[in-house]
Amino acid sequence: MKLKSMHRLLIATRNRHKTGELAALLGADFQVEDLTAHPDLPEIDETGVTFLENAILKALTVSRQFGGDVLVLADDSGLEVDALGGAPGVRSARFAGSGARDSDNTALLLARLGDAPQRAARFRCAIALAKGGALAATFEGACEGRILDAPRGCAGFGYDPVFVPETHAQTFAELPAEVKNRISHRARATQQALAWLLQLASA
Ligand code: ITT
Repeated sequence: MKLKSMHRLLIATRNRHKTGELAALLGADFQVEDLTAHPDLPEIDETGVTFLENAILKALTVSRQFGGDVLVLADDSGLEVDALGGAPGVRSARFAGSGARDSDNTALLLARLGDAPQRAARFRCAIALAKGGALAATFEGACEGRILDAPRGCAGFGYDPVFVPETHAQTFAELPAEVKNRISHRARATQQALAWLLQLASA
């Protein structure tokens, strides 16, 4: 399987924050597009019980709709909180209900945690690559940290304002994007995907 000359990638997401981070992580050699340019495509029912299952489901579903020329990358990601038995997990985007805003999900998370002393948590990201309805490769990354008792910062998205990575004192929403993009779950999965893609391009 060869990459097209411009290293074009279709990101199987409607989450523009994800697309922005993935575009920055992949770098200028990749021209990325996401599903916001294809509003006619139906929503994908994320029925998997793991991030990897959902990433594969999204990559295969979208790649079947675009034919054999288009390389598709799907990211399924979320937050696992130990004191909540791993919730919100694969339900991270819809923790406070379908169509919930990031602020609703974060508020529910803080309410569920209350003043629990155990604040350990991690973000996880699974990436799947597919073409023409065939799975090409998968990659996973995680970032360990802890949950604060109130949001701090306004960068990023999702649960970033309440998550402090173990290597820093600031939340993902306080850290510059370059720092998040060096240490995040998405950065770790994407670095592996990038190495695979560049090897493919040079083969
Ligand atoms: P697509 O399925 O269209 O890609 P989505 O936002 O629904 O978009 P997911 O099902 O993978 O994507 O859910 C990811 C959720 O996990 C996201 O909405 C956030 O709530 C959370 N999340 C993932 N990565 C995050 C990050 O880097 N920072 C903060 N929250 C993140």
